Formats: sequence, C-alpha cells, structure tokens
Amino acid sequence: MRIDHLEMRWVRLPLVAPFRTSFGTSYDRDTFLVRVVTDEGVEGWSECGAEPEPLYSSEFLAGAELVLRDHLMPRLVALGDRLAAHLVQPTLAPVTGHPMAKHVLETAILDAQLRATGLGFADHLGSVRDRVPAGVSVGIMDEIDELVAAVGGYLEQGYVRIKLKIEPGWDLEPVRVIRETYGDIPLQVDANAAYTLLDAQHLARLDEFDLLLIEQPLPEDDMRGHAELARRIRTPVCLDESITSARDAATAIVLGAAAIINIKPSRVGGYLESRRIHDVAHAHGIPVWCGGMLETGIGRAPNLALAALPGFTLPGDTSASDRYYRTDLTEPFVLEDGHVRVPTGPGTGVDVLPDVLEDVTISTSTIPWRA
Ligand code: NPG
Repeated sequence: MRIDHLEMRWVRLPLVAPFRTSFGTSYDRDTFLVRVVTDEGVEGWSECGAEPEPLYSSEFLAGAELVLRDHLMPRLVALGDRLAAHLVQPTLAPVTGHPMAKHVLETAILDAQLRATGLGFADHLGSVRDRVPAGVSVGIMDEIDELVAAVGGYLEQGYVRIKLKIEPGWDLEPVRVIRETYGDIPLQVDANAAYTLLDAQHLARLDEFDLLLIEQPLPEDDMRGHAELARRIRTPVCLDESITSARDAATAIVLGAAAIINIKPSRVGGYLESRRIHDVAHAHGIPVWCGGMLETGIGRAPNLALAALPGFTLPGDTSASDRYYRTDLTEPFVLEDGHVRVPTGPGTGVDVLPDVLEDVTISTSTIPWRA
C-alpha cells in the first residue's frame, strides 16, 4: 500500500454533560483525527485517544502529535510499498511507549487497507456478533441525588450495565444508594488508580454490594499491589491503565492481579494488540470488555467490532452517540434493546459527516508521506 499524504485535524466537540473522574473533569472532547489518503484515493480515518493533559496516562495530545510526526511517521515512510497495518507495530517498536500515538497511526492505515479490499474491521478481527450489549460510565457528581437521576435515565434508555466512577470520599455511599434505589442491576465501579493498598480494608467494604468488578483501584505500575488487593477483597479486580500489551495481560493473569481486563485499543497501541490481549485472556478464561474514551463515531465504530469478539463477555463502555454528543461526527450509534449494532461496511464501516466535521474543526495540517 502506498500513502500519498496524512492529514491531522484537531477537533473539539462539546459533551452533552460534563464528565468527572478521579483525574479531572471533561466538558468537551478535544482530540485530533488522522486521515491517510492512499495514492489510489482511498481514505483511512482514526481518532487519537490521548487527552489534553497527561492525567489518565503519561500521554497527551500535543505530545502524541509530535511523536507521530517526528518519530513514528518517518519510520513508516521508510517502509515504502511494503507498508501494511500488521507491520506498523514491529516497525515502531524501537520507539519506547506512546501507544496512543501508535494506535492512531496503525488504525488509520488499517482502515485504508481494509477499505481498499472491501473488508470490515469486524470480519478482519474475527468478530462473532452483530450487536453488542451496551454499558454506560457515569461520572462523579456533586450530589447523590444527581447521580440517582442520571443512572435512572440511563436505565430507562435500556443500558444493561452501569459503571460508577469512584474516588476517596465518593465510593461506598453512592454505590449503596444506587443499589438500594435500583436493586439487582449489573453494577461496577472504576477508580482510575485513585487508591493505594493502604485502602484495602476500606475497599473491602464494597464487597457487600455484589459488584461485577472494581476497575483499576491502584496506580498503573502497581501490579503486585493489585494481586495483593485481589486476595483481600471479594469484588473481582479488573485492570485498565495497567494493561498496555498482551505481555502485561499475561503477567497480570499469572500474578492474580486481574480477574477481568478492560481493553481499550488506544491504550494498548491498536486493534491488533487488542486482539492479542483478547486471545491471551480468552485462553486463560479471563473475561474482557471494551473500554471507552469518549470516542466519536470514528473511534466508536472499530471499538464495536472489537467488542464483538468471542471473549468480550461483559458489556463495555460502548454507549450510543447521544450519551456523549448532540451531533456525532458519523451517523449516530443508537441503543436498540440495550445493544449497539456492529458496523459491517468496509473498514470501520462509518463515514465522516463533512458538515459536522467542519463545524468542530479547530485546525488542519497536511503532511506529505515522504522522507
Ligand atoms: O463511555 O467512552 C466512554 C467513557 C468511559 O469512563 C470511561 N472512560 O477511565 O475508562 C476511563 C474513562 C476515560 C475517559 C479515560 C476519557 C480516559 C479518557
């Protein structure tokens, strides 16, 4: 495959409501999109998962842009005609870290490659379902009443699983109230690394609420701590930030640090590594589910394809477009009976809506695919 040029487009989409986590509050979705255009005019699109600030992980948007342009792209350009999606990861391996920058590049290339052959992400990855159950992630709120109302609204819309963001000072009480108000719903919590092992006894008090899982209670690099915590609490421990590769997944599983894994393609460097994590987990009988980073339809579409693989046995943060945006960048994904349909067309199976794109664009730059 030959690429003619790459376009980077910075966009800002207002969220329908602020989204607060233990690492900060988002009012908008700020990111950049990558569009590659082949010499035959086929396009490939993707969306960067990084945040404006390095709070969720060490990556951030401006850094990802720089790494992509100055360190990643030149290595792929050097492949010449041999460029293919499966060669992106090994070619970029000498660059340490930066999975989100690698992901956005690999995904755009994979999209163009699949569009050129007419194959969709779902068939390419090995998906086995045509729709996936949708969960929803509910942010930290100022008042418990607000949370109760928000969760009630999502349940009414049909979401099949609720995830509550927690942090010290916003954990036992919100979980208790949601359990008492809505009974036996599938419920889980996400701490985004806000606790330490010293909080083990406190976190054990969540056991009585029969949660599906507690996600990433401890810091990203505390694999041993998660293994120890898993021995001290009954709620299954799920890892998100700690897992950046199939090798991390193998380590976490063998150490007993993860009973469940959240797979986010941008956190792990792309869809091909996501599939390898899925395969490792599946072989060990460890359930996985697909996380979200407030993606627009561009990033959501391939996430849905991934979430349709056989080992994705828990509902993901794969909500409908209107949970995030009044107007999505693609035709909106809608909730049908608690599920979202997996796109079937070539590549990601979705097309960008040019008018919406123009409205949300902050700046665009085009880089020729040449040394
Ligand atoms: O539905 O896309 C979604 C959001 C799910 O809670 C969610 N994402 O920590 O998993 C997370 C969180 C997140 C959002 C992380 C933005 C990083 C950026």
